[in-house]
Amino acid sequence: MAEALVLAELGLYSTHPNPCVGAVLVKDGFVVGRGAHLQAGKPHAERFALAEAGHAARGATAYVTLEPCSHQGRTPPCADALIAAGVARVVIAMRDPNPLVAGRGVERLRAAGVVVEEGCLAAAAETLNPGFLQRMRHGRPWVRLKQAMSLDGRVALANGQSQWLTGEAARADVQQERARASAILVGIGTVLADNPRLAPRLAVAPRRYPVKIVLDTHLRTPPDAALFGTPGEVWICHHQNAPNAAQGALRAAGAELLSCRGTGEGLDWQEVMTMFAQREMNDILVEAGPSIAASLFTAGLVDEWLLYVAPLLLGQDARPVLVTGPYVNLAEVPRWSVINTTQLGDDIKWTLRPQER
Ligand code: AOF
Ligand code: ZN
Repeated sequence: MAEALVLAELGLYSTHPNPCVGAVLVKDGFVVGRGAHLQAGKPHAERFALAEAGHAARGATAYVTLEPCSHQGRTPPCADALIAAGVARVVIAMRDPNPLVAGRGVERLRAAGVVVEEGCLAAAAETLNPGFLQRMRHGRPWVRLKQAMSLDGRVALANGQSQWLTGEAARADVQQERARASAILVGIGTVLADNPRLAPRLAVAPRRYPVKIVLDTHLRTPPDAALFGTPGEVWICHHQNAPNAAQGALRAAGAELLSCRGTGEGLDWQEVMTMFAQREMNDILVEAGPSIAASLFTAGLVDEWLLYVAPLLLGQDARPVLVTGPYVNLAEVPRWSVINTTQLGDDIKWTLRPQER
C-alpha cells in the first residue's frame, strides 16, 4: 500500500477532477503489476496494474489507495475488471465517497467472492485527495489561502509595493501550488493593481492549466487584462445586478461570466463555493489581498493556509496580512496547527490548518 500511495502521487498535477489513485498487484510475494490514475478519461489505476500483470493477476492481491469504482463513468467499473481477472483479495486504504460508488465497489467485490480488507494506511490516503474528498463529502472545494509576508506579518508597503518579498525558491514553489490546483482565485483589486497572468510558470508545460477565477462584483475586469493571454479558462463571478455593458467585451475576451445572487451588494462565499464544487473544482488556490483573505477567514472557509515568510521587517505602516480581532482574551483567539514547515532559500513555507474548536 505504501508503494501504491507513492504511485498515486504521479497524478498530482493531472488527474483533476478525478482523485489520485495508485494500485499494486502482488502474487506469491512478488509485485506483478503497478498502476496510477493519471488523467480523467484515461484508465484508472487498477486497469494499468491489471494490464501489466496479465495472467499473473489470477489469485493475486490488489492494494488500492481508494475503493475500486463500481460505476460506468468515463471508464468502465474497476471492480468488474478485478473480478474478471480473477484477483482473490483486494486491500483498500479507504472507501470512495463519490455517491456513485460509496461502498458499492466493496459490495460488488464481496458478492463475487473476493476478500476485501479496508483501512490500510487510511490516514495517508486521506491526505492525497483533500479536495476531491471534501467536494464529494461536503459539496465544497478545499480552499488553500496563499500569502507571502514579512517577519512582522506585513504583505506590502503602505504604498502597495510587494514585489518581491520572497526569493526565487519560494516563488517557484508557488508555481507548483498553482499547477496542482483546480483553480486559482483572485479578487478584482488584485487584477487592477497587479495585472497578474495567473497561469503556472513551469519548466515543463503541465498537462492541464488551472481555471483562473476573478471575484468581480461589479464587472470591472479590463477586457485586455493579462490573464486573458495565458492558457486556462477564465471565470468571472459577478453580482446579478452588475452592469450589462461590460459583459459583451469580457465574453469576447474569453471569459465565462457567472452571475451570483450574492448577499446585498457583495458576493456570498457559500454560494460561490457551492457553484465551484458543482463545476468539479476540487482545490482552489486563493491568491488574494488582505481583505478577501480576511473575509474568507471569517467565513470559516480557509482549509489550509500556505504562508511564505520572508526574513525582513516592513514596519508598522505596512499592510497587515490579515485584519482580525479585536480579541480581549487569548483563549478566544483561533489557533492553527502546523502541518508542515519547509525552508525555501531564505524563506520559510508554513502549511497551517485551523484547529478544531
Ligand atoms: C478507481 N480507480 O484510479 C480512480 C477512481 O469518469 P471516471 O470513469 O474516470 O470515474 C471517475 C470516478 O472514479 C471518480 O470520481 C472517483 O469516484 C473514481 N476514481 N476509482 O477505482 C481510480 N481514479
Ligand atoms: Zn475505477
